[in-house]
Amino acid sequence: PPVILREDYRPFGWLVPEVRLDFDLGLTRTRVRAELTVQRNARADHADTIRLNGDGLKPLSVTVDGAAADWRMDGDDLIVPLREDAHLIAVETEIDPTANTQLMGLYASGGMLCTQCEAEGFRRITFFPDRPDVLSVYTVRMHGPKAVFPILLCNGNRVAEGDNDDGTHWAEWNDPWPKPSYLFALVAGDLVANSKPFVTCSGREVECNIWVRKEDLARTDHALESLHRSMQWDEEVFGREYDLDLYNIVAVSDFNMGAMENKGLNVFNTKYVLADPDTATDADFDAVEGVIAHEYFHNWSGNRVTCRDWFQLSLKEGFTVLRDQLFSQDMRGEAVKRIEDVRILRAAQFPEDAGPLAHPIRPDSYREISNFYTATVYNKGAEVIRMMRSMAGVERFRAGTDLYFDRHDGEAATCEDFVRAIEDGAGLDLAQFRLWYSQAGTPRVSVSQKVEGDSLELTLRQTVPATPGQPDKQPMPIPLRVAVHSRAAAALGAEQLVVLAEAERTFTLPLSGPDPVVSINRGFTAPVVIERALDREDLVFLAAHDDDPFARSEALQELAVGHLVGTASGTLSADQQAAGEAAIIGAFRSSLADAALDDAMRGELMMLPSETYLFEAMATGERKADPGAIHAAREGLKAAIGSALADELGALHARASAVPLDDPAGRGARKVKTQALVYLAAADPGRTAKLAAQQYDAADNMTDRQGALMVLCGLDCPERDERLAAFHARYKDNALVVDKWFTLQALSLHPDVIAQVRALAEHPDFTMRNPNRVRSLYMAFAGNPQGFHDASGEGYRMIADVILALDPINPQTAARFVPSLGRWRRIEPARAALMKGELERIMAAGKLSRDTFEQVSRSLE
Ligand code: DPP
Ligand code: ZN
Repeated sequence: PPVILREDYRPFGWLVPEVRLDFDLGLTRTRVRAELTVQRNARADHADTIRLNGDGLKPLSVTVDGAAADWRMDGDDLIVPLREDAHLIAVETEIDPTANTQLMGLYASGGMLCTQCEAEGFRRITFFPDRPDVLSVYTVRMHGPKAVFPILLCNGNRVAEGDNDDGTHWAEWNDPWPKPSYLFALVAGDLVANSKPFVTCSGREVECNIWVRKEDLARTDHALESLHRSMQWDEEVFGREYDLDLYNIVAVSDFNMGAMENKGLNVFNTKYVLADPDTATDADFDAVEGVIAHEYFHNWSGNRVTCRDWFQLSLKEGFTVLRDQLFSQDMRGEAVKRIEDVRILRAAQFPEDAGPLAHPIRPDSYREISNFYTATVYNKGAEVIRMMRSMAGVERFRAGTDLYFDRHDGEAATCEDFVRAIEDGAGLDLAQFRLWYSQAGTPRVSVSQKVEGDSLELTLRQTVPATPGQPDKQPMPIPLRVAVHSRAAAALGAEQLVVLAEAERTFTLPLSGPDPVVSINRGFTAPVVIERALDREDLVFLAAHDDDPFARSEALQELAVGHLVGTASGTLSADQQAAGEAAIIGAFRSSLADAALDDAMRGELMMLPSETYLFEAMATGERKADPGAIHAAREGLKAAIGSALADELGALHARASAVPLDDPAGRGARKVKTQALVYLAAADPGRTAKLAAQQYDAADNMTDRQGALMVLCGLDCPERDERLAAFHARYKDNALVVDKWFTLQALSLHPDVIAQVRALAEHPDFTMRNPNRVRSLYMAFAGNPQGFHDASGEGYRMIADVILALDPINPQTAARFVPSLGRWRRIEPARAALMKGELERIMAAGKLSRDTFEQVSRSLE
């Protein structure tokens, strides 16, 4: 498959101001007639043909201005000669939605029809210039059997509808806003809606609907409320008002991604719509709210201003992730949300940026764009824009985004356009900052300090590691919020923002007393790794006393990372080992006892760094990560905490168990309740199995039930099998909860997890045809370090088998499993050889999709 380069971008030769689509809908046979009004693009080179992209389509008829055209095929694309400056092209195609297992284009899901067009799915529906810089006004007519498809939905507004005598009906929709083809959507099926109007800041009433199958209707209130909150927040915080009279969200159970922001007709994975306390955890509620907000915010950052080409994906995704993060911070508290977001960045993006698939947030090349919907483009993209916001301040940043929306409304823009608008609107010089868009790799900042009179000289040095195709890097501006505290005086210094723009620079900061302790990258202002060797006592001090809650949790993480990596690599003496453990236990004891903390924050402080993050920390220089040693060290520390603090954790569990479900403190209580079980289980499995079973039996909500079952799944005890069976029996008709049942077992700490996952693959509820189900078992397993990295290589083989089996069915989802194997270079040699061997086996199988081929070949380069 060819490599597509960013520098090769050329404007398309033709404009397509209007599109008319006519669908004759059927589950196994849908006829599509497309009429495109095309005009020569004065800004592009003259062309005497038009290339209409297709993917697996055959043209049934092609006419130009009503006459049969002299068309030809070039691969999958349709080439039509055009002589004049304006024409009307009409093309007919026929597709089989039921045979569409890739879930791109028009497909059948549970008896309904729906679409997914981003990035290049529209070309599987009809021939079209399927690129985001071709913007058209769409008018769509749908026709089909009313009994099968009582509800017919499309983008924009319904302008007409009617019934025919033969049991069919039709509807016509018009979307007044010009849009690229990737934002097209159509839904036809037997659906019901939860509806509630929203009145915008200018007083317009918007009809908001959450469409689901009848049996799911009772679990849609949270989604609808989240939509209203998002609409309100975007008016208040970014000055963005919704621009149609209708906002439809449809939930479908077969979906490759989380959700899709199609104009006026979002299509969602059911996972991010349905929620009630009996079936969804507190974290699920948060995810629904976050994804509803994300897709809603795309209406401006993505739809009104779209992307010129797919290299600019972070223009809409990075910015929209930042917007949804800020929204969730406002809804649920800044510190906890920030800690969660940083944890995700470190667990998913840092490893990506350090591996063979590393790419800048604005990539330079791709073979298959689906492979670039990554943590780098999304989450690091959000961090990069967050840095601009930190440097500008909230108000000036808002002036920059206002200018951006104003300047580029109705256009297909670039990342460069965004940066320039922030520069002009916020009054920042971002010349050097643009490197964040072009350089991959997580910068490392090393810190050293020296007292000079009554100030502190803080010397910061940055290096940006080499990444594939980018051997040499330049220093980038790194904004860091810092404060200099004094341990001896128990005094907290004032915070300030410093920007490290050079390879090395010394900053002079005021002291707040003797024995200074630097609190740095507070709030995680920059997505970098801080390298420093801070005394254990200093970290304990920061963990207990820093006034930035994020910095408190960071200090604890730093303490744990140093101890665990030291333990795993065998570099600690017995004394250091014991002292490190004691310090961590002491810090845990303080956070358990600290009455000023709320449980939501306490729950964060009780989380140890993830094993994937520890791999990254261990794999520095020549040293490789040893998954077995990391796992043993981390489990050992959990057991030590659990036994040293057994009384405190037991008391915490009892206190939290007394808080009722809808108490405002209930969420935090549920979080620490299960955390307490996690540590107690590591120390005393027998007793904890009983406590977890009690929590399970007493639970009146999914958070407690799932938490208890998660702990039980890791234990070898009769309570485990009984509660797993009860859980399945209770929820066997609820696909999203059955997904949880698979995930809990695939993620478990049980020593037989590999055999258990093999057995689950044979369970009657398992299928390779549903992405949620595949992910619930195998993505969870690939994220279970103990099972996946089993020294036998069985885990690697299982994931490679999944990739091979899934690739012909759903290449986009299959390719998502490759990165876990692709990390072999940072793993110790014996496992690395096994991982690489599996990648080679996949490569040798031949006939791979473009998606999987690209990921596997890059992972082996
Ligand atoms: N654009 C979708 C989202 O991130 C994914 N295709 O919202
Ligand atoms: Zn998005």
